Amino acid sequence: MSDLRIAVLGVGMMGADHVARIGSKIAGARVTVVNDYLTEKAETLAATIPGCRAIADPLDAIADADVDAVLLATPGTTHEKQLLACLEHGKPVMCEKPLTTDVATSLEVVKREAELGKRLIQVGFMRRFDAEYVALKTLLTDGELGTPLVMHCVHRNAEVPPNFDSSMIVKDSLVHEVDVTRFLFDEEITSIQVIKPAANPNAPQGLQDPQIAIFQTASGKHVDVEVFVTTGVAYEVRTEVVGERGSAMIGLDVGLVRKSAPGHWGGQITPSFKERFGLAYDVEIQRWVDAVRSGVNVDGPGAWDGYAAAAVCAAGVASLESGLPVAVEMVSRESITGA
Ligand code: ISE
Repeated sequence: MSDLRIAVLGVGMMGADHVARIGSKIAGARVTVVNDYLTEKAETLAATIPGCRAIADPLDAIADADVDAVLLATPGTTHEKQLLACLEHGKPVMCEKPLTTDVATSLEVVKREAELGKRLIQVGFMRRFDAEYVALKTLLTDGELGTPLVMHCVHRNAEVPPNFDSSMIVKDSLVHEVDVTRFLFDEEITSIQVIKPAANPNAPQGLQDPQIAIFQTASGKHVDVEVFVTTGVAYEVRTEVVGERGSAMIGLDVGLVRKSAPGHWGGQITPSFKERFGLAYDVEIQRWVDAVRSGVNVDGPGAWDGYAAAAVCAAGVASLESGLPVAVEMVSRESITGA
């Protein structure tokens, strides 16, 4: 079978990382087209990849005859148009989160895919492919903890880009715990409250950091999350599930533990999500490529999961403003897909 020819749209940090990954680690695929709003950046990158061209217009890149599938790493504001173009051309697409930037457009994308009668959209919630999350999911599925009741999460970044505002902590960072909750517990989140503790004096002026989020799920499970994105330390993501028969925790960064003079004991923490979830991204992209080549197109979270995350985050942003618990408003899945 010939290689899957991929167009990577958006070659900033995430997109460039995926281009390098496809070129060096992924079997059965190659990048044939790159695109970026910074045209020169795309051209410079294309020149380093055999058989690859830069195409200036993202919609032309999607439609190009040399492209079988699309990887979207463009800004979220452009996703709706680009996803609809992928659907129109029948091209499978791996879309980095968010699906789109608001609930109404995410729902529109879900509906348009459903109308096609086949799935084409996968959303890049990479934690579902991380070995530790997979082990935790297996433990839960096998019933080892009995009924899961409570989850405690920590999500810390050393720093965030200067344009990061308080609502982005919900939509860009907390969104991962939203997906993890839905993935591990297999149910929807029905309400969210975002509490604002005293802000980190080292955070940029006006940034509400840290934030504490509390989710309630459809069956009444409780999830709390500390999101703190300006710690100045490193990348820390921990998740503990407490069930009726014990608890389980992941993300302890227990790699190499070294003891050295004079009386030091310790190891290392990954500096950013690129290192912490590097292997998860490799698995995610390989499985997506395999799924597209086999005609299944999606092997992981899909458009519905992107829509559900958007709905929870919209309620989260409303709670960030009011400080009160906010109910998550979502249409039922059956009303769209009949599934
Ligand atoms: C970033 O976009 C990510 O997806 C990271 O996983 C998250 O930790 C970070 O806060 C986000 O900005």
